[in-house]
Amino acid sequence: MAIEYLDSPISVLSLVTEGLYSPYETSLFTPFTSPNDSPKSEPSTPVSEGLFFYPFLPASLDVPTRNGPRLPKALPQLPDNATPVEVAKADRETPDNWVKRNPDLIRLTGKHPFNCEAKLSSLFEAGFLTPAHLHYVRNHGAVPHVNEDIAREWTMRIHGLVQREVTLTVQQLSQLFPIVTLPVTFVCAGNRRKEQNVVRKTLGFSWGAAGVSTALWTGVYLADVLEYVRPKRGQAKHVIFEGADSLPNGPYGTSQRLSWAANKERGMLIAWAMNGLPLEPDHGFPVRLVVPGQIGGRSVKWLKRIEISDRESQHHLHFWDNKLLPTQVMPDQARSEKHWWYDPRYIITELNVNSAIAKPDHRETLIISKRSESDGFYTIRGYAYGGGGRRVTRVEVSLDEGVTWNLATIEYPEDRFREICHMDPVYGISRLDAKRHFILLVLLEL
Ligand SMILES: Nc1nc2c(c(=O)[nH]1)N[C@H]1C(S)=C(S)[C@@H](COP(=O)(O)O)O[C@H]1N2
Ligand SMILES: [Mo]
Repeated sequence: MAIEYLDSPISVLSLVTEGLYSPYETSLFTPFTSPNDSPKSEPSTPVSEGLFFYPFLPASLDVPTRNGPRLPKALPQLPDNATPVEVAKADRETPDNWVKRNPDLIRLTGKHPFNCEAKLSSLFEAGFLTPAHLHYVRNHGAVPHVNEDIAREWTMRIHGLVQREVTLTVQQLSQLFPIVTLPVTFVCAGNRRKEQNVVRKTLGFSWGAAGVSTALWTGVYLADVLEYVRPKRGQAKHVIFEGADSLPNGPYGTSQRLSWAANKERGMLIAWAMNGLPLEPDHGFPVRLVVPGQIGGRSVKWLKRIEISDRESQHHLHFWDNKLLPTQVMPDQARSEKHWWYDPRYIITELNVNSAIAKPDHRETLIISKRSESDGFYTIRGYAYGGGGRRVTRVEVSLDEGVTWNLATIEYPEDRFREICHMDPVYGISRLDAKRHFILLVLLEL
């Protein structure tokens, strides 16, 4: 039997009901065992010295470090990062000819800019935490070229409607505020758009179902930083983030409502590490914003400037990207009629519930024999996520176009982060925090 999802009788329904707040929500409906569950050989020597790694370079720029410090066995284990040491052929003639990338990633917009996803089967096999070399990438332009010197000197300006304007290096950031690590699932708003484009063409390029990845992100709470700069009461309403990329219509930027950004429960981070290692260039080296529960587009990479303002971001892509226009608006109309893009109702912030089947794979052939009683069964597997901290509470699968439904078993690997205390010089201390429901890793005094 060859399965074609675009025209198949298999349907997946996932429901999210009001649940616990947890900012990361990738759940695997199964039975599913992660290959990372098996014990690993001894961890590589921790790379931390003091607050974080120096030399402060990602694995792809500084070859020896391939893995972050090991986590306790009870936690989902960090995947092996296999970012190559060579620049891929496809990148040699582009402005990104210094960025080392996994050549097996599927490029969705030609060679450049780099927009890619892993094969869904590889992503799924990797388990709950996605290694950097399989993490999807969404770049609107060239990656800002940051070497060790630039990284050390990298500053973020925090200004606008605040009592105290500051300019901070990454190191100062890590010294001023408690360090935290959270497992966060990133999803591009375009995840699975290919299927949508088949039904009716949209303005966006065709993502498969692997525009989603989960990693451990280490940094400081944005809420702590905002408290430090003291936004002006009554006037300050929005927090605007700007990246260092240079794009035809100005840098990438977008914003959050101040009330959300200042709420620690939402878990927004200014992060400098992913899976215990410095960010890869494609993921924002040396520092980025991480916004749990919202579309990836809100997590600004190569973070240079934070402005506290009375109005939302005026960046070109804050208006012209990551919008969901009404169904009746056709692509040509959307291109010519500006007002749709400036209507604040059509912005996408929190993720919607979604789920996809990974096994069987698209076009996979299943040999189902009937030699014995136990033969003839196949376990369908996939992933599901909610947004805005809502938990996926059920996944149902139908083999007859929705006439009958089967309830799937759901695994919640993220819950394992809630059940354990952990101390580590890189990640900090994790302790069970019943109120917040996510891993809380606070800076260890060294
Ligand atoms: N500076 C900057 N930040 C950015 C982008 C970008 O092009 N430039 N792309 C955004 C989009 S649309 C997504 S989905 C996420 C992807 O993050 P990743 O490439 O680390 O997976 O980054 C967001 N942040
Ligand atoms: Mo995105």
